[in-house]
Amino acid sequence: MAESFKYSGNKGHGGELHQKASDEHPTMTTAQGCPVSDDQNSLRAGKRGPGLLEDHIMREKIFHFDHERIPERVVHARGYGAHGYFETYDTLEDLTCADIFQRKGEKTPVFTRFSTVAGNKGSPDLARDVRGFAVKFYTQEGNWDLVGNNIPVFFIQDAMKFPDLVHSAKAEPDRGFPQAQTAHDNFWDFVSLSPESMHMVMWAMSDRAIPRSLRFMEGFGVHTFKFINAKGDEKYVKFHWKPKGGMQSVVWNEALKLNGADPDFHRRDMWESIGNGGYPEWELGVQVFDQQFADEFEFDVFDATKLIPEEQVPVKIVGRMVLNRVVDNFFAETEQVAFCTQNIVPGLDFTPDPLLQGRNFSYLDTQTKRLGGPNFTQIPVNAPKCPMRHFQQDGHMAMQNPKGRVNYEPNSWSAGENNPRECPAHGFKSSSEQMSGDKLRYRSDTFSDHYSQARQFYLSQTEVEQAHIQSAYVFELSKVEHVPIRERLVSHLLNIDETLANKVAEGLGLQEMPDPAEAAMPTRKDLPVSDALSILKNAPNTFKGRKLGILVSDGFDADIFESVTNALKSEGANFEIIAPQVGGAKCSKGKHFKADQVINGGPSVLYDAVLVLTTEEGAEKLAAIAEAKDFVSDAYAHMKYIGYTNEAKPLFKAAGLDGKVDNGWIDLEAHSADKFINTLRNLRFWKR
Ligand code: HDE
Repeated sequence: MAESFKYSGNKGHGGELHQKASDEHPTMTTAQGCPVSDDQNSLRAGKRGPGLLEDHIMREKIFHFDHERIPERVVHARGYGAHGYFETYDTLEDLTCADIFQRKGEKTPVFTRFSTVAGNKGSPDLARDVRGFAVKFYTQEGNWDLVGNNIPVFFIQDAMKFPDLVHSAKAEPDRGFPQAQTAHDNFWDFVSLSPESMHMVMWAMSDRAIPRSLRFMEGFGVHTFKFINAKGDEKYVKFHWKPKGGMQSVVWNEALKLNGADPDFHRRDMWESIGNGGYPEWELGVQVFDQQFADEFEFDVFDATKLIPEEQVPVKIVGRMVLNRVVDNFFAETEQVAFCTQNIVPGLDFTPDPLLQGRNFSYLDTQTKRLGGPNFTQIPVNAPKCPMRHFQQDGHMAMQNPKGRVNYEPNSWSAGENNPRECPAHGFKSSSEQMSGDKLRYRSDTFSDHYSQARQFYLSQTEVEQAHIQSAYVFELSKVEHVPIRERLVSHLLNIDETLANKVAEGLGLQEMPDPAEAAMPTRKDLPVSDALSILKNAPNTFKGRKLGILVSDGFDADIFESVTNALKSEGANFEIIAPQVGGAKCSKGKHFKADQVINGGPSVLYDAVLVLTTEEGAEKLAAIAEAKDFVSDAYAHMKYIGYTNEAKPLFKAAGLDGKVDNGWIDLEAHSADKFINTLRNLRFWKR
C-alpha cells in the first residue's frame, strides 16, 4: 500500500517554480482543466502589493477547499469501510428467491462500514459504545443493505424515541461534552426512565462494547425480516455475522489507555490486516423460524429489544464475507457510502417492527441531506452493479440521465434498452399480510417485558465478564452527578439480578438501597442460560491475527527472538519490535533490527501479549524509563501473557512486579517458542 516517496524541495520564494511538470509529474490544472503555472504564489499588484480578485486560480482553489466538508452522520459519524465479497455456501432457494442466495459458490461484491455510534468523526476508536456493522451487498437484483450493529438488540422499541435516545447519549447541549461517552447524566436519565432500554444497556456495559478489533466482533441485523421463496412461502429470519477470528475484547483500563496511545486503533488494525493479507472474515448466519414459532415464543419477534437465543433457534451458516481491499479514497467511499435499510431485494421483506419501519424513512432522508440531493445513488460506492433502468431524472449532480425521448410510462414507443417496463413475474413483491385495526398510537402489550432477557444475558456470562459489567455500571454511574439518577438505575437492576444491583450499589456507595422499579411485567426467572451470549465461553483458542509486542534492547537473545517470530508466522500472527530508540537495537549475534515503535510510542496496550528480551544491563537501563515500566506493569494488570527471560528481572522489579510471577508468565529459557504460542492462544490469563 505504501506510495513511493521522492522529496522535491520547495523553497517557496523568489518567484521561481520548484516543482515543474516533467515526465514523472503531469501538468497540474484547475478543475476546469486550465494548466497551472504557479501553485505557490497568488496573483498580486506589485511584488509586495495586495492580492487581485482576478486570480481565478486561487479563487477556485480556496472556494473548493471551503466546501470540502459535508455534514457528518448524526449517529455513527466515526466509521471505517472496506471492500470485499460475499460467498454463498449453498443455495437457499427453498427459503428465499433472493438472487444472492441462489447459487453455491457465487461471489457478490460488498462494501462494509464499521462505526461507533455516539462520537463525532474525530472521536477515539475505543469508546465504550455499540459498533455499527453495515454491509452493502451489490447483488444482481439490486443493492441489499444489511445495516446492523455488533449487539443484537436495541435500546428502544419505537423509532419515535430515536431522536431522544441519541440526544441523551451525545454531548450535552449546553456544554458540548462529554465526547463519545455515555457516562453522563443525560444518557442515564433517559435510559433509567425507559425500562425498555435495560436489555441493551446490559450489553453496552459488557465487553461487547469495547472490542479488541473490528475483526473480532459479531454483527447482527437486529430486526426480524422475512424470507420469501419463489412459491411465495414466507419465513421469518434474523441475520448474524460470526467473526472467523473469534470474539475478543479489551479491558476497560486498556480501552482508556488505548484511546490516548492510538485513537485510530481499530481503523489502523483494519488497514494493516487487509494490507498484510490477513483478510478479515465473517460467516453469515440465519435464524429462520415460522409463524408458529413466533406465536409460541416468549417475546414478540417484532420487538427489537429482544433476541432469540441461538440454543432455541440455531444459527445456520449460509456464506462468508471477506474484506480484502481498502478504499482508494476515504471520503469518496467510506464517507459517501449511503446505507438505507429500505434497500432490500426480491426474496426479502420487512416486518412491522416499529423500529425498522421508522428506519426505512430515516436513512433515505438523512442521505439526501448528507449527500446533497436525490442522486447520491449515482456515487460509485452507492451505485448498484446491476443494470438500472427507470425514469427518474435530473436533480443536483445528475450524472446518468436517460438517453432518448422516452421518460414516462405507459408509453407507446418501441421497446429497447431505454424503454423499460415493470415485470410482475420477477419484480419485488411485498409479502401479503392482512391488516386491520384502528388508527392509533400504541405500544403492544407483547412488548412489555423489559427485564427478563437482560437477566438472561447477565446470568449467561462468565464470572470475569459479570465482574466487568458490574464495574462498567459503577464507572458510568459514578460520572452521573445526580444521585437520584444513580438510584433509579439501581432500582431497575433490582428487577434484573439482585447480586448485580447490590454490587453496583456498593461500588457507588449508595446510602440507601432503592425499591425495585415498578415493572410492567414481572421478570421471568426461568429463562435458561445461553452460552452463545458470552464472549469468553466461545473463546477462539488461536493467536492468529493477533499481535505480540516484543520489547528489546541491545544484545537481546537472537535465538529466542528467531524461534518466537517463526512460531508467530506459522500461527498467522504478527509482532512489533519496541526499543529504546526507533532506529532499533542489535541482537546478541550483532545483527541490527529496526524498531516499529519507540517505547513511549508502543505501550503494551497496543498488543495482545508481550515479550521482553534484554540483557541484565539493558534491563537496568529500561528500569529507569517510566514507559518501559508501564509496558510490563500494564501488561500484567491487563491480564496479558508475559514472555521473558531472567535477564529482564531488574525491569520487572522496578515495575513493582517482584514476586508476581504466575502461570501467565512464560520463561522463554525454560519453555519452547511453540509452548509460548500455545499459551498465547488463550489470549488472556484471566485467573490473575
Ligand atoms: Fe441507525 N441511523 N437508526 N440504527 N444506523 C443511521 O443513517 C436510525 C438503528 C446503524 O455506516 C443514520 O447514514 C433510526 C438500529 C448503522 O453509514 C440515520 C433508528 C441499528 C448506521 C439512522 C436507528 C442501526 C446507522 C445516520 C431507530 C442496528 C451507520 C447516518 C429507529 C440494527 C451506517 C446514516 C453507516 C446510521 C437512523 C436505529 C444501525 C440517522 C431512526 C436498530 C450501522 O439514518
